[in-house]
Amino acid sequence: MKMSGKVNRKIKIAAAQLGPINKVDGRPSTIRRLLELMREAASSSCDLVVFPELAFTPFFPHWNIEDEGELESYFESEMPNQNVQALFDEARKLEIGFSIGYAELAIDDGIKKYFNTSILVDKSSGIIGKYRKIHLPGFRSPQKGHPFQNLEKMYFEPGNLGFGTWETMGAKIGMCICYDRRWPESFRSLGAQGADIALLGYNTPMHNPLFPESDHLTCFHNALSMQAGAYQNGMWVVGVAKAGCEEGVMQIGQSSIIAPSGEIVSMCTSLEDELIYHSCDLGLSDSYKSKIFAVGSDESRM
Ligand code: CDV
Repeated sequence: MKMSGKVNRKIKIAAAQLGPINKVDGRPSTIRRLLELMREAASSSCDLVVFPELAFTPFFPHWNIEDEGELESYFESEMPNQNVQALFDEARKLEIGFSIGYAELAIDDGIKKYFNTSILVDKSSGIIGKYRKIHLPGFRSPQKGHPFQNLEKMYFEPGNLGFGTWETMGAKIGMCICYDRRWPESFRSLGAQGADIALLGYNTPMHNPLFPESDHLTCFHNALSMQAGAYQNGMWVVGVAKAGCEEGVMQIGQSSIIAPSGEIVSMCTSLEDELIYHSCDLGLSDSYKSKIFAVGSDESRM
């Protein structure tokens, strides 16, 4: 459809928030939950459904895991693999794209490498994009006296793929993961490539053992960083939480779809599995880029 000489570009995106995944749950029950959310998104005619960071397992960096076999049980050494194949099969059948975060075990020149990864999958279930988390929060060793750990720096290495964008479903889409959203260069790297949409999953505890004086601002800082990223780059941002009390760690929800204006157009209201969606008008993104920010132009448009 043409409007004012411009093609009307829209993509309907769902944010599939997950409630807690506990240790005993196992992948089969988690996959069933992901499938249910994916089916709900497809029945609402969504083009794309976005799942959180480390969506197949509990957020294991909250624990000090000493046994290598146990630690590797949280990683995927292939994607897809037989444990998660059902998600790819269903997506192909429903003709819906998806993005999901997982712990990736890669073999590089015979050496094992561990990444916190997210992928972008098109409507025919092909993996067209991969991002490996660059900003890793937390510590390289367990912290005494903390009620829970964040050992991402111990378990993962920083991503080595940069911030990429991929054209699919009529949009230019990029990804970042959780802590990345607090750093302006994450969104900026995508914005500078002309991204229409940034997808990101997060696992954000209510309580920060290192910085407890900011606990009352946890949800504010989540929204602030995503809304600023959206507005300052004229793009849609879809932020998706793993929420609720997971193995004793309370995590925020508030998964949100944010317009290029910086306005939150839809937000989850629970700390459980919950789907929200919005028909994202990419013309709005074009408008912010060409009128206010004029990315790539020398001229000020104000
Ligand atoms: N998974 C994360 O990256 N979590 C961080 C916490 C540890 C501050 C976050 O930015 O939400």
